[in-house]
Amino acid sequence: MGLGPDAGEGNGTELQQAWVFMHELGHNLGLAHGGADSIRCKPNYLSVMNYSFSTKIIAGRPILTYTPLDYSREALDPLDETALDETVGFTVGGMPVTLLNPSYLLTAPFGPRPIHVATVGDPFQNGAIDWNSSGAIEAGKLPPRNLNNLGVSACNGDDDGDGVEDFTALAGFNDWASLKYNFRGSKHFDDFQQLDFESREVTNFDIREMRIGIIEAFDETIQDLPDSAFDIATSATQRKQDFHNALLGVTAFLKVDDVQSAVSALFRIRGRMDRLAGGEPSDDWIVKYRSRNPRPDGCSAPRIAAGRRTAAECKRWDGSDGRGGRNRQIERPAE
Ligand SMILES: [Ca+2]
Ligand SMILES: [Ca+2]
Ligand SMILES: [Ca+2]
Ligand SMILES: [Ca+2]
Ligand SMILES: [Zn+2]
Repeated sequence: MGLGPDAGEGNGTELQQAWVFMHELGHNLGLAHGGADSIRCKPNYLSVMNYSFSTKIIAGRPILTYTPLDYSREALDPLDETALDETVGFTVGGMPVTLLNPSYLLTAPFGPRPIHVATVGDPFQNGAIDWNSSGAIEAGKLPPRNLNNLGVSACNGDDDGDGVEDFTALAGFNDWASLKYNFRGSKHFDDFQQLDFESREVTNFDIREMRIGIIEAFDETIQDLPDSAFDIATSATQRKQDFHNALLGVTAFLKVDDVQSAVSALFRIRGRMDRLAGGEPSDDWIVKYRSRNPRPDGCSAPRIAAGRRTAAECKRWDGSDGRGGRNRQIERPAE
């Protein structure tokens, strides 16, 4: 079920599907692309929620070998793009991340473009990072560096979408300590105002709601696909309706905790889009996996109509308003 609009064209590998699934689940558990905030591609946010680690952006880069599919396990200290000190590198609670303090031994992509890769807690330079890629560790503060501009549209270092690069103190985040199991209160489910949660144990009710939430997110992904994604573009509306009805059936099973029937129904639905996963292609309704101008998260037409998202928030990553005109392919990781 790890199908994103963009799970990969012709190579939806298991790893990519796993990445998409973990990432989507993270949204349902209350995580944004920057942990608590939506700032993408922060080098000090080591999470599957971070687009820097998407299989699309790091495709062909050896970094993938070292990057587990995981939510962040610790809040790394902020990285101030306007006052970077190469000798400090990554820190946690003011302590350098080094071999002696081995919170992480991971690799982190950073810009400004092109993509560079830092070793978190680099044992060969005592944790220091060559932020300006000069080949040396310099003392003192560097001139401003837009670390989260990796030179791709998903990571362009323009955090508010106004076309101007932003230089800020990038905040780390501890995902695992912050997961919201009450998924209906998560920011992905609704908006950023509803972040008050009671701390309590997960109940069967919660689990049921989480399962249903995943199905609803899946449905939303399908409803957002362009007509060209379907086997017969002229009947895309009908196909979407059929998927929607089938997923309502899954939800009905889940509501009575008949998980076995729900899974069986999901497998039948999967059969309609499984050509990239080695399935029979002739019965597929979804035949293309790359959407042309996908919207940011949570920007389905009903949400915009309900005022949950504004047109500005839903401006597409290529700068268009998403209402036609340009159809060029943009590079974008799976959501
Ligand atoms: Ca340097
Ligand atoms: Ca920046
Ligand atoms: Ca900006
Ligand atoms: Ca099939
Ligand atoms: Zn996402």
